[in-house]
Amino acid sequence: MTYLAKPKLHHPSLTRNKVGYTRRDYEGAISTLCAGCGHDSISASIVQACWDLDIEPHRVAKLSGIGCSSKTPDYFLGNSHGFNTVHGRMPSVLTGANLANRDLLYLGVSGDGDSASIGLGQFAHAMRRGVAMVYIVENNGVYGLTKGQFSATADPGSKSKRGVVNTDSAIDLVSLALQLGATYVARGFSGDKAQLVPLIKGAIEHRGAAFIDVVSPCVAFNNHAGSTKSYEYVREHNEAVNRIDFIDLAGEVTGAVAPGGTLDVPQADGTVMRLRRVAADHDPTDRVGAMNFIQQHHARGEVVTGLLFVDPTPVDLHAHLNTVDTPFNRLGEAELIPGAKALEAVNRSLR
Ligand SMILES: Cc1ncc(C[n+]2csc(CCOP(=O)(O)OP(=O)(O)O)c2C)c(N)n1
Ligand code: SF4
Ligand SMILES: [Mg+2]
Repeated sequence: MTYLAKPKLHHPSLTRNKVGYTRRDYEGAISTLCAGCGHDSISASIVQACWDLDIEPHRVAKLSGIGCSSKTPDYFLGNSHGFNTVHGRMPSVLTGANLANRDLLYLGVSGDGDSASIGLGQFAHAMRRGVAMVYIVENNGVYGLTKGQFSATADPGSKSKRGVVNTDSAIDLVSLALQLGATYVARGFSGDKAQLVPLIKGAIEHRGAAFIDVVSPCVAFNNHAGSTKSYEYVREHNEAVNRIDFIDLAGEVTGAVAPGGTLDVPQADGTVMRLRRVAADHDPTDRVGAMNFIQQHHARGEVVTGLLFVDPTPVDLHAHLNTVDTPFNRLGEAELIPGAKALEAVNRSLR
């Protein structure tokens, strides 16, 4: 992997957040992606979200697969834990890591090829198990790293750079995530950081399976007329359903959609995520309604963005499995080998 380190010297007067870090402390190596690639804007949005939320970098584990998108964890959170898996295998490695140590914040970064083609099964099972994580797909409709073949998220009728028309149906990862039980489902656009940063912050604060599909144009292979993943197409067809604000309102939360069109969702740090509705006919707490809404707008060629669904009281894999609160990697010999008497008691209870 190409690796260009950034200079270590910081300007002494850079602003620090509540845990004492500058924004630079959340950056990584210098990006080697093409100039203008949407993925770089997503990296910058992740940096911004983590800095704003005062997250200590060593509390984050970032995992990815293979692709230009999966290279990006090298370009942010340089002081966090990292794992580059085999192509399409990030979700199972993340699931295992999460089971071993529930105290870290898990950030899975993937591509549409990595998650919707070779890794589709892995994606599906991580969603249905409710693995607590932020799962971001940097979706450009092509395999950028291997020179622009259509991926499984390419819309039928969209044209490749050489003029070939895609005839296969598209996999919409947002609709899949909703159907599979993800408890925070959003779509963003790399060209709209004002929308994307709060979506990432909401996902980080969420205590369940959070999925964000970010349309992220590939300027080298899929940014031409005829593509539905180009900057121009998404700007023209973007239908934002809501806007997120974070406010310090602990105690006043309702977790319900108010008549005025806002939804307040309490966050782990005591703040409140306030959703301002833009589309009156979209209720972000109605899973089936969100699925219908997305399909109806997709049929009209629109790209629906924003927080599409949120369950304000999510249940994650650890709760499903009734695991102990202590991370497995911190359990000692006494807990792991409780002895013959304890084994006999378990056996008796199963007879
Ligand atoms: C097992 C395996 N099969 C195929 C490849 C070749 N390959 C590398 S990246 C990639 C697709 C990447 O596409 P995507 O996840 O959309 O990332 P992008 O580059 O578009 O960001 C493929 C097919 C591989 N590395 N490993
Ligand atoms: S090939 Fe496409 S996805 Fe890869 S870095 Fe270049 S613009 Fe980005
Ligand atoms: Mg891709």
